[in-house]
Amino acid sequence: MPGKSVVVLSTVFLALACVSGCRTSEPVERMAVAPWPCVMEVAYTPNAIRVDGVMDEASWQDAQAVFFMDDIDSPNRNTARAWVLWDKTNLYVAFSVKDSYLRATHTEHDTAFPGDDGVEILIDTRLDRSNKWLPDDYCWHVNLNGAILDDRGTSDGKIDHSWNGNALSKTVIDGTLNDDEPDKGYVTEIAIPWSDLGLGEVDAGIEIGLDLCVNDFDENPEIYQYSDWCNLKVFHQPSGFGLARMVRQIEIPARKPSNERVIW
Ligand SMILES: [Ca+2]
Ligand SMILES: [Ca+2]
Ligand SMILES: [Ca+2]
Ligand SMILES: [Ca+2]
Repeated sequence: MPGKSVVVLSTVFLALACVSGCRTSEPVERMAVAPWPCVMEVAYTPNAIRVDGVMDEASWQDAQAVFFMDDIDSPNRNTARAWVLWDKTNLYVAFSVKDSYLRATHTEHDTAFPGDDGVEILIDTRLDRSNKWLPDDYCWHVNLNGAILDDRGTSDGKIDHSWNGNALSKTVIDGTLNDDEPDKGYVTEIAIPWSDLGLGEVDAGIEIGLDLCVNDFDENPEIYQYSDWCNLKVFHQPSGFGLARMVRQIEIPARKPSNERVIW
């Protein structure tokens, strides 16, 4: 753990870096020639999403769904669907996860989540697709208790958990935590303010790097199962992220989420 003075200096540096703009064009290590592993169009929502873990807002019907699952054999395989929307204030993300054993014990902000079920969102704001975790790169873990572990990259490629954003989240579970009763899964809604990402006015056409992930632990909290949209081995790696493009209306047919709390 860094000393207190180091943390303060780091915070000041990161704040200045953000004020100076996170989408500047200085050269960085990038893999621009690599094909995109996955691409998403993010539909605009004219009405703000209520972050309550219930996907009953009409706008979710217009969002493009993505699907992924872990590579563990049944019956303990988690499967997940995720959707993303945007407005002028927030990027909204929803996950619906099938999980037969729900586990979460941490409740405090910025506590590590070993052993906890939950979702993870990673954003490469400047879309530089670096191999390092840089100051324009952000991550949010959200566990089933609603606790958030957020971080930002540093100029030397480290993960800085001392960075704190203003994301809101709510998870509704279908089951019971930390016991042997069989469970069905959970729905999580998250709102990430654009201001957390150092972006000013956001409009259609903005593109970001994105990965959407599920962290899963079942009966044995020592066994970490994970899956993500872009199929990465290491999540904090913008070079492997997908492309998310903000649009007014998606041009490909959306796979409609239902209005049920848990859709699986
Ligand atoms: Ca909602
Ligand atoms: Ca980046
Ligand atoms: Ca933090
Ligand atoms: Ca689980």
